[in-house]
This record gives sequence, C-alpha cells and structure tokens, in this order.
Amino acid sequence: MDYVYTSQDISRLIEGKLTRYFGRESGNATKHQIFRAACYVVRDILSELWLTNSDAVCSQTEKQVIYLSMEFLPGTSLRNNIFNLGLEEPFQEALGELGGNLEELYRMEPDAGLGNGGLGRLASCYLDAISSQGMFGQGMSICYEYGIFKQQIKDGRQVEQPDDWLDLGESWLITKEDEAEEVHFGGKLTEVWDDKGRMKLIHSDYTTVIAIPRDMLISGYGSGVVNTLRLWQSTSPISIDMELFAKGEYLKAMEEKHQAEIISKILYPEDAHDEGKILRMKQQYFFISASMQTLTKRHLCTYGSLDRFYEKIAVHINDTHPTMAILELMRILMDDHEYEWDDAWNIVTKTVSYTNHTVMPEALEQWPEALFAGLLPRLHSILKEINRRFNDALHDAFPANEMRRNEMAVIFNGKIRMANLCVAASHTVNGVSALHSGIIKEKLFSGFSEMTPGKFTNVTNGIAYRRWLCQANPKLSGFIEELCGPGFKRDSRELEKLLAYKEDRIVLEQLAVIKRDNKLRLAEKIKNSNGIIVNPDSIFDVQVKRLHEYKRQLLNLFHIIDLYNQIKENPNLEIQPRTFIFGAKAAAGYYMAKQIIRLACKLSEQLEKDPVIRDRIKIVFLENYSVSLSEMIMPAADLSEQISLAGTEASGTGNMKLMLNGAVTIGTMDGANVEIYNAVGKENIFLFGMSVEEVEKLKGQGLYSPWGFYQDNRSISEIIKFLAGGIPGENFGDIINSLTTGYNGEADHYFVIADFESYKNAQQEVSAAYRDTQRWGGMSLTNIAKAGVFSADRSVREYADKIWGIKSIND
Ligand code: 26V
Repeated sequence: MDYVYTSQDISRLIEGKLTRYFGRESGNATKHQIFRAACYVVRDILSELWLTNSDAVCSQTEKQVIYLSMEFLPGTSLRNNIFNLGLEEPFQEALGELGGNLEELYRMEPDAGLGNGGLGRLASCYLDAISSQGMFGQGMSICYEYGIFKQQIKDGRQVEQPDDWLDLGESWLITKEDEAEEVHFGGKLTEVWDDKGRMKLIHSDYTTVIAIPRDMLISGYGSGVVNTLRLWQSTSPISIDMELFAKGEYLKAMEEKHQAEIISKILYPEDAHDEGKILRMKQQYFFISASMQTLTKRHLCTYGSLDRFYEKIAVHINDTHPTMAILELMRILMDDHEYEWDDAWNIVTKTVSYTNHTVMPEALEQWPEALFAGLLPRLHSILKEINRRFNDALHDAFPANEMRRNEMAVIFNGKIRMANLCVAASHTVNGVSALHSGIIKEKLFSGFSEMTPGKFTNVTNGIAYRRWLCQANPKLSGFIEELCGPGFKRDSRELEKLLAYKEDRIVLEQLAVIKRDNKLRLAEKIKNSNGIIVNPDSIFDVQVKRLHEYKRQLLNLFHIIDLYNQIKENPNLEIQPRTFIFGAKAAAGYYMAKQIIRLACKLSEQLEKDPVIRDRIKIVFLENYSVSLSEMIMPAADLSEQISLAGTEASGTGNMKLMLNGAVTIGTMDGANVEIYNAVGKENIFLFGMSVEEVEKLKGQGLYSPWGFYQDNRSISEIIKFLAGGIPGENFGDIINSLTTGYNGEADHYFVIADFESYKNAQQEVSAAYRDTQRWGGMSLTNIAKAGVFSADRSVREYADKIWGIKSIND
C-alpha cells in the first residue's frame, strides 16, 4: 500500500513545519530543524493512519496484544517509517529541492537505545511485524531519559558515556498528559469491613508517582496499520515542598520530585547479573502499574465490565521483568472492582503469557521478599496468597517430593522467584528456539511441565528482515528484486527463489561485487573510527553481540592468537587474509568482560605493529556496537561467529541478520544455530564443538580439567604463554586464571579450551572454502535464500495463532 504524496506535497509539508515550529524557511533552517521538520511530517502521516487503522480505534472490536517489556531497542525511525510508507522517492526528491539530502538526515538520527541487546531488539522487531501483519497491539515500557550507554574505547578499556538520545529522538514522541496514571509506592495496609460484611484492604500513607505516556507510532510495511509503543515517563505530583523551602531546606524541598524522576532516568545496563536493586524494582512496578491501570480503564470504558477482559486483551510478559503485571491485575480486579479471588485469578491466567529468554542462573530474577514487601505491600500480600495456594497444588501433584516442591515454589528462603510466578500464572510459556524451548521444558521448568505439559511451546525468534535487507543493504535487496521480483518484501519465504541461481556464475559474481562494495563502505568507517586500513579482499570475520563469557569471544581471540603464533613461527605460512571484526558492550560492572575487551584491543595493536602479520590478520574492535552500527556491519560480513557453548545462548538473532546478508555461519549447535543448520544443510555452515549432551556429560562427570589440554595440545599451551607475556606491558593474568584455576572456583566454565581444537579445524575449513569463490558464493546465496523462515512476521503469526489469539485485518 503506497500513499499518494508527490515530492511537491512533501516539500510543502516540510516548509510548513519549518515555518510553524522554527520560524524559518528551508533556505535558512539548520540541519537539525530540517531533520525535525521531516520527522514531524512523517509523524503526521502516521497519525492520520493511526486515527483510522490503529490499536486505539480497532481495540473497540478486535482483540489486541499488549507486549510488556522493560526494554525496546528501536534504533532509528526515519528511514524505517519512510520505507514502510513507500515514500522514499518523494522524500528524496523533496529534500533535494530543499537543498538537503535524505541520507544525511538518516545519519543524523540518534538510536533510541532503550534496551541492552537481543531481548530489546526482539521486542522492537515484533512491534514492526505486528503492524506489518495488520494486527493490533501495543508495546509498553519506560521512557528512559538515558538509554544504553555510549561505549568509548580508551587505551583498550571500555569507558561508558551517557546516552542523551532524547535531544533529537524526542521528535517521534507524542506526549499524552491527559492519559497520565498515578502509581503508589510504600505505605501501609489496614483491614476494614464494608457494610456487606466483606473485608477490604485500605492502602494509605503511600508515595505517589505520576506516569506520563509518551507514545511512539509504529508503522507497518504495506499494511496500513499503525500501532503504538507507549513509553511511560515518571514525574512527581509535587514539584516543590513549599514548607521545607520556607525553612531554607532547599534540597529537601525538591527531594520528592527527584525521587520520582529518577525512576525513568536511565536504563540498567546489566543484562545478566540480577542484583535485586530497589530502583529496578521501582522501575518495574512503575511501568506495570501504569500500563495495567490504563488497559483496564480502557476496557471498562468500552465494555462496561472486566469479566471478559481476556477476550479482547492478551498480555505478553517479555522475560520476567514485567511479572508484576500478574499481581497488579489481581489487585485492580479485587481491590478496585470487587472481584472474588477465584474470578480474578481466572481472568488473569487467561490473559497472560510469558517468554523465557535465558537459562543462565545469574540472570533469573529473584527479589528479596523484605524489600518487595516494603515497597509494594499490597502486591506482596497477593503474592503470598498465590504462593500459599500454589503450594497446596504442589502438595497434590508431588506429595512425596519435597525437593521438587521447594524448587517450584514462588517464594522460598526469603526470595521471590519471578520465573516461577510467571509459569504458575501464564496460560502459555515459550522459549525462543527449538533447542532452548526443549531445555526450559525438560530442565529449567521440568516440574511445571510435568504438572501442566500443555503449557509449554516454542516460538523461534525472528527479525524485522526488511530493516536489515531492504534498508541496510539496498544493493543486495535491489539485486534480489531483479532476479526474483518484489514478492520477498512481503513474504520472506520468496527469498528461496534465489536458489535457482545457485550455480549461476554471473549471479554469484554479481553477489560478490555487492558484498565487496559493502565491505568497502565498512572499510571506510573502520578507517575513520579506528584508523586501521583493512583489505576488502580479506575474509570479514564478524562477531558482534554483547560481551559475555558464555558467548565466548575468548574462543575467537584464541584462534587469532594461534594464527599469530603460527605466522611468527613460519613467516612464509600461506594463509587466507582475515579481518576479525568485533563489536560488543560489556556491562559496566562485569570485570571479566572488560578484560576480554582489553585483550581484543591490545591484540589488535600488537598485530598492527608487525608488518609480517598485519597484511594477513587484523583485529578491528568497533566501539559502540548498536542497532545503527549493526546495519552497516551485517551487509559487509563474510563469516558469522556464533560460537557460544552449546546450551547457553537461548536463540541469538544476530545470527539471522548475518545469514540474511549472505554471511556463512561458523557455529555450535546452540540456540537458533540448530535451525539455521536445518535450513541450509551441512554443506552451507561450519559446525564445531560439543553438543548440549556432551557438555552435560562432561559437567556431570566433574572431571573436566583444562590442564589436560594444556599439556597435550601445543597450540593451547602456546596461546596461554602468549597471554602470559606476549603483549609487552599488558597483563592478562585474570583471564589465564579464569581458564586454568578458575576465578569462581571453577576453571574454564564455558569450555573454551575443550572446544578449541574443533573450532580451529572448522576455521581451516572456512579458509579453504573461501578460496573456492564459486563454492563460497553458492554457500552465501543459500544462506540468503533460506533466511526467510527467520522473519519476525513468521514469529508473530505463530504467537498470534498459538498464544495470543489475535487476527490480522488482512486475513
Ligand atoms: C536480564 C537481566 C537480569 C537482571 C538484571 C537486568 C537484566 C536485564 C536483561 C536481562 C535479560 C537477559 C536475557 C536476554 O537478553 N536474552 C537474549 O534474548 C534474545 C532474544 O530472545 C536471544 O536471542 C538471546 O539468545 C538471549 O541471550
């Protein structure tokens, strides 16, 4: 569906905005003003659509999904919206007429980085797909004033800088003061009896925070549907305490306002270590309470009763961070609308579903009960009752198995386990890849799946593929369109038409030319940001993702050190030149991750210093990996590193973006790699490493000793020696210790050393395959052709059918 706007219309509209908002004309407006004006024009077009075809209007009749997530990572919006509306040409021409340039405007936009990584980006991909599929839904989260930190690398060390995205990013937000909600914290509960003889709980002496909605409109591709992402911003009802001010206590006079505003100030940049911080608990309740109040009010307004809430609303809990929705909906139903427990529970459990995104024990949320009770006394009392009733059910199900009951309890040993609460209250629970869903069903939640086996399902992740193909890689997208027609832009499975050209030399050559152009573009960026000149004919070997030990960036570095050692030993060694490209943010307090970044950067310098080495292998550590940077990296990648220890990466989505852009995967049988392997077949992927079963066995035996490998494998001992003294002036003793003696009482927790030999062999196969350009071309083409199944459109349709019970207006 394209919209009828000529370039003259667009330039007139932009001029109009410049006059009204900035008192300027295009001739004397700044670039920022033109950028804002263009955004406002796009926003108006979306608003018009929103008024006719949107979550707000159609929720009167259609069921919709509410996607609750602490994180969304939309990246930039201007290009995506213009693309989705089919308005690229008129905008391009209009900006030309106004003396500007659309590409330049695209580059000015800051990323909305309201998330840490995969989890938040997935949420944004799903909103895009919900709109594109012609479905109704709303995302709900927090309007963090500061998103994920900007990463700088100084002398090999990560330095975090605040991300003040709202400066220009605000252009997309529509503030709706009239839809603000009040959220209550702390206070006390008193029991009173009403005149019907019912006991009621009165909550008093609480602190009030105001939640103001700032909505971002979410366009869909060609569907005409516009949905919203509602971001709540916190503020205080009191701007200043005049009494304190009069007494001269100026700071205290502002205290309450500060306390309220701090809630939506900044995104927590951790994505694994749950430290049970009170501010994070406040953030969770703040956005959940505001969201659930709005939803119930809206529903009541249309239908007059909440009895059949679940027939119109599906609430989805994205990882455990929004779990309080279960408790808050219970509270609203019972306290504000006088539902009995069983009726309220029936509504709640028919409304909510939950996706698990990690099996890492340190990332599974647990709240200290005392902290929770102090901040949220009413939710705590509801929680205790859920726990009591659930324990009864556990006694019925497992009368003779106390261990099982203990591990499944919602409250245990003074800790509240959010994942258990989610599973107990959700009608459906899913993992994010076939392998991961199997693991949560059979291991993490095995007791629950015994009790309610039908509750568990899988929805393999998917990506907003039009963003990473059509928008990020226009040359490739254009070429596919020439060969296969435009159908793939609506139906990603049509990419398979490419397979007809698998043996076609001319097509493969053309694909190689496009890849080389994209590599040149990235090379230019690398030159500007890192001052390193890279060879576009080397293999661009890419590992971009958060820095975590389980993702094993260290294994990649081991391979590089091994190549370095080999070249040092034999300077005439024939090797396929490679450029190893890394992008990764480490959580600010994650010591080992920061050591690994330092190793990559210092190793990069070391390789660069040596003329024998630098023409063959190079490391580029690109700072500030983000959605926008990924849009430049993915199209230029030859090899996609997906090398987590089997059983640790829930799915991965970067693996899908890289494959879609023709990179071939080197990976373990982990997460969605397994499904990539099934899609492309063993000739088109490089697999290595232990399987989940082998890892389990090795762990189970408790006999793993990296020292054995150290003694038997010369490459490994040489690598460790290099770490111990190979880079003058740098000490990597803590990395060595983590691998050999263990800094957590356990050596090489993620089996880097155990998988090394197999990885090294797979890398040799990569080099051989790359030298055979025809073979490599065929592999790359097959990866593009088979990437269609990893579209977020497909994932969202599965959620809609299997979990949410929502439909598309286009069906
Ligand atoms: C966990 C925690 C723990 C408490 C502190 C704050 C915090 C923030 C975020 C998280 C979520 C970690 C889970 C996560 O990001 N999982 C990733 O989800 C992707 C989308 O499903 C998936 O592709 C990745 O494999 C998975 O690691």
